Amino acid sequence: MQNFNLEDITPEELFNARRHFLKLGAGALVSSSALTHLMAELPKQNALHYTPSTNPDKLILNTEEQATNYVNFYEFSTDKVAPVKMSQKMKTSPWSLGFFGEIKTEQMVEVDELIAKFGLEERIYRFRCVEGWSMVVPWIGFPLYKLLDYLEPNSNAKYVKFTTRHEPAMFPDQAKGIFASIKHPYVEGLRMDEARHPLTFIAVGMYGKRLLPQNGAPMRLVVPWKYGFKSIKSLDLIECVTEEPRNTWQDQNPDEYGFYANVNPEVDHPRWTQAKERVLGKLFKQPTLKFNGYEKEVASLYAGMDLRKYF
Ligand SMILES: Nc1nc2c(c(=O)[nH]1)N[C@H]1C(S)=C(S)[C@@H](COP(=O)(O)O)O[C@H]1N2
Ligand SMILES: [Mo]
Repeated sequence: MQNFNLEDITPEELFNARRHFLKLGAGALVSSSALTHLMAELPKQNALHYTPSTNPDKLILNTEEQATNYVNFYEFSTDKVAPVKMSQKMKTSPWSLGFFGEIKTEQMVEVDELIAKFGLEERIYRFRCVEGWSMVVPWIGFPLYKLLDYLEPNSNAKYVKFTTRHEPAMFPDQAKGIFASIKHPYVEGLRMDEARHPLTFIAVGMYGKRLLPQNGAPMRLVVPWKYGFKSIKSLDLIECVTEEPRNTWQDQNPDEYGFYANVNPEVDHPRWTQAKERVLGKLFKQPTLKFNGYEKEVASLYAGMDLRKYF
């Protein structure tokens, strides 16, 4: 028997593999339960079809190993490593998202249907956590404006509110009630012009494949010029709303975390400097860039705003 790497099998090959397995007959080396397992795994693990990034900023990528083994996912644990194992049984397909609020037609849509509607492209972005670590990740997904164009927000829609799925059977921290590490479900928000900015991205994959559970499968937000906590995972709801949503970390600690959370080396966190960051896998720190290196693209969104006040 040949050895398969599940991640390397395309849908066509799946068909061939299945035929091949069936021909082997009842006495085959592969048990039918293993085959069933293989078939069940394939749609999730398969390679995605997308337009590759040209890496215009010539960024040096972190390894997949680094980006998938050091995470923040409080629905599982406040630990950086524990969610990797804890999340592997997460059932991320089928999964539909709800679109509600000030839009033309409220609806639920399957993740795979969204992928088919909007197509996929790769974006290589810097990612900077408010805690002072950073990485460069090749995300796969589509810009949020494509989804918003489809949903047709009305003139009352001033903000977009995002909510993580609330399913305590899947997310152990959500099952802890008042003893949970944060208030669930996790909520984030963007001003409509931030949400419509061409850099604002909805990711369904990274490193050529579907997102692993620990990185927020099946679908998450990625806002590269903001601290990582804005990039909310495992989306359940996207709502167009009139009022500024109160995001989870602002709610947890309003003195330390705000709504805007733009990466800014000039505004320190009350308990540590934001001037430098440590890239995962590197020994020495490097300077943090204003708006995480996307100042040219996004600074105009905040013209005239005091970034110390709107932190
Ligand atoms: N639902 C949810 N989304 C979340 C978080 C979380 O705990 N729960 N952590 C945030 C933080 S603080 C960061 S830095 C990034 C981490 O993304 P990564 O684990 O894929 O690197 O996810 C953000 N999105
Ligand atoms: Mo973070």
